[in-house]
Amino acid sequence: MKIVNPATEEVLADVELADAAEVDRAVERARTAYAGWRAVAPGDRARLLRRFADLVDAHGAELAELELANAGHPIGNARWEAGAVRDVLHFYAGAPEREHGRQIPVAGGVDVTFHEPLGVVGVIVPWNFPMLIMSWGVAPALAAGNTVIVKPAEWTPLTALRLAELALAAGLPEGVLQVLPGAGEVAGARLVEHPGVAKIVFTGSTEVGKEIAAKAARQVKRVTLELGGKSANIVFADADLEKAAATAPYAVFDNSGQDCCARSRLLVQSSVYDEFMSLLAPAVLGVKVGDPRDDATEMGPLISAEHLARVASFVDGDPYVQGSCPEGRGYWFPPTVLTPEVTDRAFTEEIFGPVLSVARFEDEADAVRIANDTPYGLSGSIWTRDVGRALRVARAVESGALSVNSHSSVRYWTPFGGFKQSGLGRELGADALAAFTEVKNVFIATE
Ligand code: TXE
Repeated sequence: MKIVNPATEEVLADVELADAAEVDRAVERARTAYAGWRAVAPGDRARLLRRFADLVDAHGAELAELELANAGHPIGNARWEAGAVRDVLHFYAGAPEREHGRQIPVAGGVDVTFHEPLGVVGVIVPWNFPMLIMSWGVAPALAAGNTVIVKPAEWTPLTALRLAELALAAGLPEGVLQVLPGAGEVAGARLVEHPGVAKIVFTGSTEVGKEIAAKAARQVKRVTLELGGKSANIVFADADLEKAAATAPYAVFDNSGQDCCARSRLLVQSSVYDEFMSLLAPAVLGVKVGDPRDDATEMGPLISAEHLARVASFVDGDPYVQGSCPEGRGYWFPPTVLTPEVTDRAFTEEIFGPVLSVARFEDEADAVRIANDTPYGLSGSIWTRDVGRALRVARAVESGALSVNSHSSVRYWTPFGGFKQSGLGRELGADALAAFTEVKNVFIATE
């Protein structure tokens, strides 16, 4: 398959896609490698993962360039992402030495628990943050003693393939981490169906996530799902309106809106609506859209022509405000703000592009009602100077990752995941390891 730079439409590589038989062979290799990898002493496994992290660090500039070319990420973002992959690997590298079981007092003997690895883990990755999301699954899975097969998204396999080379160079044994580019319905589906794969970590659309969960259920296969979102950015009248308006564009236009945490619904309290919108418009027009290689660029292209057409289908009529973007080659769409009815498709469906939908609310209860009126529940923001209100609303919004007076959602040391149809399970943070292990209880009679 031809891999294309979405900013220029230049062909970057021709990558072969794995068929089901190749997936089967990869699973065999991963199962063979598993026996050796789970037996590696914790300190040695930690050292290998640290070496992998160090190699990612040493090749950070190269990985950033590759992500820029393949996914269209602005260079500043891509550099940050390469650093974040390194940090995720370092964070979980310490885990093999901390994965302790417990000793539980019982009558007539000794009772201990072990945290056993699962076996072969399949990590199915989307195209929006190819190397970063791959690392969220790979690092804890490997640290816990599993072997891993990554299936990158069709459009964006390049950084994943490079990371697999770096893992080998770091000394991870053959078969411990494999990357298999392939079509979702072929290679991805085979990973899900293969009885030799113990767990699937999937990030992608809610539609495919439901299909994967249903297939996995037939084998009681473990799944972690990170799916779509339509998160709310709630601005109360007492907030620092200037700061909220200055940052709101980046909460949705970052990565061109191709972010499951995008705050794509902006809810503004009626009493300050006009004032807030007059601050928001210039902030939106100030977003720098253009060549991802330019250090000043804040927003790049969309991933593909198909995706561009889908995003454009949400914008008919005159937007409230719309920025500009390059013309000619590449899949460009300008930052756009709409003021639709809350029942309109632009307000209810995940667009996954640089389109922000704004609505007003009257009071706290109204804000919570609108925020929760969605099948999704991934992230969101609350802007207010009232601490009590911030906490009340944070507790009431049905969402997995909320921030107050901020738009940040993801830190590798805190848990991340969705309520409702935004997902199942949590990634990142210390607790994610539990999703890559089984607890085994052993009783030893002493009488
Ligand atoms: O996702 P898919 P797509 C949302 C976003 C976007 C929409 C469609 O709204 O516009 O989904 O994107 C693999 N069995 N998100 O079509 O198809 C596929 O090869 C196993 C949100 O790209 O879900 C790829 O590796 N695997 C999201 C991965 O699943 C299958 C990120 C995701 O692709 C498969 C991406 C199958 N039957 C899109 N079908 C987020 N949560 O951040 C596909 N795949």
